[in-house]
Amino acid sequence: MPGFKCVVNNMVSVCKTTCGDGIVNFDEECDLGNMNGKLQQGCTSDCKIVTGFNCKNNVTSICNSICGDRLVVGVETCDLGADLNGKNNSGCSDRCTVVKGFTCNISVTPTVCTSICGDGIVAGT
Ligand SMILES: [Ca+2]
Repeated sequence: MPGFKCVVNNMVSVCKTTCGDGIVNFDEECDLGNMNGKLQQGCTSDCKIVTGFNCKNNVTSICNSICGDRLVVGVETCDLGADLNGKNNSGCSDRCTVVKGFTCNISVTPTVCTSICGDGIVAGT
């Protein structure tokens, strides 16, 4: 079967799933192949989903950051939570990108976004 590695030992065949082969098996939450464990990819080197990510598994995994969970991971540049993302003057869009005219501090959780004074764009307060 694809996704399994079998070793014959004393005439008995032992089959195990292989994390890192890019095929998601029943005991794996995700498998991105050689991208497992890489920063901001969403899947650990032992095939567990990284906090802040959601993985869709077909044969292999597609992992995306969850916009609205207040954790800034992956391609996100801000995340104020589902209740504030995309709202007027929040500074963060509903796709978790910083709105023009704002600057967001993502070193704190949740993100803090403020309008940039002096950029010629009237935004925020
Ligand atoms: Ca997020």
